[in-house]
Amino acid sequence: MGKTAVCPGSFDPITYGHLDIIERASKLFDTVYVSVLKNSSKKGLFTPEERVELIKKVTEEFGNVEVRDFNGLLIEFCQEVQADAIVRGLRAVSDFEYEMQLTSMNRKLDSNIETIYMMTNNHYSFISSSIVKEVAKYGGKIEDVVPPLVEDALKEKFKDQ
Ligand code: COD
Repeated sequence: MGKTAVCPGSFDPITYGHLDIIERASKLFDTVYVSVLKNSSKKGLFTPEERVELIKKVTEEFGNVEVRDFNGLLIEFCQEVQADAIVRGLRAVSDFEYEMQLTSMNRKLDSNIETIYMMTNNHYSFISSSIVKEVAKYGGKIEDVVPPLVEDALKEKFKDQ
């Protein structure tokens, strides 16, 4: 049977940093599910449906990526799609503490699912959705950090501000 990975996140919105991790995972696994989940410590700009639509369009070319939004625990989603692994990206040392907690808790909830970390691509190491939203809000240039479709969606969100 083919191997399945889940790339979980809030993706509010998807950036080239996320996309790089998803593309690399799509080369290693037969099927990759991008799972749009709730991170309760983050306030959303895009609705889950809007995030899914954007991700679907920018991952279409990879051919083996499915996009879902899920209201619940990451581990429940992984069980539902019978995932072999969770794939996460690592940027800086500051990501480590949270990732350690996430992985340890998920392992406690289900010890069969492995979490794999991919080091960020140097070009994208500084990108986060929050920074992108902040720059877009004040009309800054974001074309190097998000796909054109996402750039348009961000401009639309902030056009009245
Ligand atoms: N370079 C490389 N990787 C990147 C970059 C970049 N520039 N930017 C983001 N990434 C990676 C992140 O490291 C992460 O792996 C992924 O892309 C998604 O990032 P975000 O910021 O969109 O997603 P998070 O960190 O907010 O996701 C957290 C979850 C939503 C996965 C988490 O809150 C969760 O699992 N929620 C569901 C409820 C649950 O199960 N909670 C208990 C967990 S123990």
